[in-house]
Amino acid sequence: MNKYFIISIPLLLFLFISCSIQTKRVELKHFPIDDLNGMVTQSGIQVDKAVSSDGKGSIKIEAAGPAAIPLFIIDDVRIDDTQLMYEAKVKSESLNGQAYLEMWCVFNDEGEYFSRGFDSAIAGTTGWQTIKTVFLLKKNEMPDQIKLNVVVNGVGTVWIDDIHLSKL
Ligand SMILES: [Ca+2]
Repeated sequence: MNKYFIISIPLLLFLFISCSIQTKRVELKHFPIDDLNGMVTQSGIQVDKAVSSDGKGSIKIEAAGPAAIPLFIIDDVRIDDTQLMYEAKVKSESLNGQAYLEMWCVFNDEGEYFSRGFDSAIAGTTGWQTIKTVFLLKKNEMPDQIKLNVVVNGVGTVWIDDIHLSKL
């Protein structure tokens, strides 16, 4: 009886902490990217139904040089005092350079600010990976628009799929 009790307390504590961490993150937007619907950029990129992380298609970018590709503009998320996390699945082939996510927060009165996910950039030839970038919003810093881009800073092929915007 006592032994059972001693084992179960740390287990319960662990479960409690795990649940707290999971429930803290709230999904704001999910873009499955199975076609070009709703995407800002409609040319120079193509749907690839054969290569995707979710089995339903992705976007293929064949970059001939450095380019920032606007993917989505969000204007119905009004939020402050949090961390915004922009995540995507990406894969590259013969990428001579780097690809990473870029998120702009637009404040109508004060201008635009970006966050770039250099620490999870991909290069060369890779399988599917999750990359991300985080933007810290202080209290009363409420963006009017959030722009989600992918930057290909080089030459090569990049696929992008399954985009999530969450608050932490
Ligand atoms: Ca997809």
